[in-house]
Amino acid sequence: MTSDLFSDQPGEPIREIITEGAVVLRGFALANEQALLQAIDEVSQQAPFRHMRTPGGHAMSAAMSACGHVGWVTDQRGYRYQAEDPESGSPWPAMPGVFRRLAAEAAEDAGYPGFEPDACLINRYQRGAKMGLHQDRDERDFSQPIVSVSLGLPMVFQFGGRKRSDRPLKVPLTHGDVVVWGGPSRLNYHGVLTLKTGHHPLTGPYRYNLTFRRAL
Ligand code: MD3
Ligand code: FE
Repeated sequence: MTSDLFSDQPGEPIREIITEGAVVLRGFALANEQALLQAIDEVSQQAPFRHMRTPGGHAMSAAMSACGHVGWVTDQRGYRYQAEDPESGSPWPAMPGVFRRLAAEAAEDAGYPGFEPDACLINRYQRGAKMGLHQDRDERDFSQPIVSVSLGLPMVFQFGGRKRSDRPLKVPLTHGDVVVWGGPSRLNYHGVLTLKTGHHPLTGPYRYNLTFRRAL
């Protein structure tokens, strides 16, 4: 990976460029870790974590919840964004303020001012959970970036190219790291390697990932 560190001023975030359009902001979410975890707790009380099924009928190994105007869902009928939680039939919980602000600040920092996400998918990984290489293309406007926040146990992110066959880079992500993906990297294949057993002081056996998107 081309690792461009330019934290030349004190208090500047450490940015690593993974590829054109994809920036890791190391530790960007640390200042808000407690508020973010508390908000995950509140959202998941209203929209409990569940293992959704792919259209092929396989249960996803990451448990998911969501908040915002729409949530990403998968079932026998396919992948889509919808306004109601299919488990309850109720609207998804509103996006907590700390989520919206963090996503907008990270996007701005990475060169995407004015990001207003309408969907936040919350993935919860436990030991053995992974996410195979895929593209995110259920959103309407690919000129909008995606912001991803990692909390809890560390994991290895796989970042591929525009074709599934492009050999992926491995990028370790730890608690508090935020990644912004946009522009030329928006449709790149990506995935998460199997989570190893561990214990994190704030999240116990879990890794959480918040994925902020402009879906509509
Ligand atoms: C790169 N989740 O939910 S987010 C997903 O860590 C998903 O839970 C992963 O991929 C996770 O769809 C990774 C990081 C991410 C999101 C979207 C991307 C990376 C991306 C879109 C294009 C390229
Ligand atoms: Fe994805």
